[in-house]
Amino acid sequence: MKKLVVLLFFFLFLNGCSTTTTTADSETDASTPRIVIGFSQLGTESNWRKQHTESVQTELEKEGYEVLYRNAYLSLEQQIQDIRSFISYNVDIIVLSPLQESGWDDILLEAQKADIPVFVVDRSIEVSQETLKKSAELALEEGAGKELMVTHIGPSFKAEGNRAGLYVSNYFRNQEYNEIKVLELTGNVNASPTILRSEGFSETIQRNYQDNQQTIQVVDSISGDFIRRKGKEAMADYIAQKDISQIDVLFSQSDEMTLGAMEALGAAGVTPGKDIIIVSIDAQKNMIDKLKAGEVNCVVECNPNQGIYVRNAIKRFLEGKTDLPKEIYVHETVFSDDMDFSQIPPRNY
Ligand code: GZL
Repeated sequence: MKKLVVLLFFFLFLNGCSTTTTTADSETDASTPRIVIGFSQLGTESNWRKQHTESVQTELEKEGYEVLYRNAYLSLEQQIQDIRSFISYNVDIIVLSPLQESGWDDILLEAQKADIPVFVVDRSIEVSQETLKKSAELALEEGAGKELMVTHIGPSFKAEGNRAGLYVSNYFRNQEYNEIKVLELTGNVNASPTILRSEGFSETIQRNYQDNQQTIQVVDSISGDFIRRKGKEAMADYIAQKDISQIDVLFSQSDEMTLGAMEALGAAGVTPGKDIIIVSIDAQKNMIDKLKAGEVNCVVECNPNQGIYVRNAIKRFLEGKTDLPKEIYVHETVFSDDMDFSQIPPRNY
């Protein structure tokens, strides 16, 4: 009996000292150092954003990577500082979810000089021609990386705007009207979803003509910075200054801003979805519930579940695959008041 107890103790002791980290999908041991990924997120401004963070972190950790997460709380300066800390920590890879399009030239050159690959997710970035030239020269230097960024993984914001414009065009197609007036509620300036959703929406509604006159027009644009409180404030200010009864459609670039605007509309006695047609982008659960309740008319999906795409791209990159495209689009769709709501997948955000 005594021998059995000693053996059992010996087994438990060995097992307790195991150095392998077994995850759902992969196994590493002490001899292979774990890949460390610095994940710079722009904020936590919406349920959409929180799901985006959750999706990226969970999928990377499932692959056995160590994820260092930093939240910049909607500050560009903080986000650049976070990335600089990843560089000084000498992480293996940087995943950047950028607040805005511009301002990344210097920090991306620093990452390339340190030979740390950068994967841009969700919103996209723009750099100058001069920076691209510097990057090409840097690529020839010993010890530097080959490029500013490996790829961009995210939604097609322009297609989201197209889908919103198509809903509005179809909604009024069989109705007698002279002009349909649209109020646009936009996200923060200099952000690719703001710019491209507007472009896509305008591109589609411009196809509506009667007697050579464009019949659906964006007559005013207000900004809510993708934040509920600011969406409410912007709509309340608009109602105080202009005649909201002249507006036929609210095109809002994110559900959080839509929810805020709807509060202001309700306070002004305007019935959302009836007195004013509402089109919103994201497809958070709280907005799908409004669609089902008839309070909004169309919800364009913006997919926050980008983690699996990021995981696969990084895995392929680390395996030495050189065929990664420069743009990887995530799958998205659109939900509207004329569809069978039972077909809407459960929302995990
Ligand atoms: C779009 C994303 C936007 C969402 C908002 O991919 O960047 O930012 O539409 C979020 O919910 O604030």
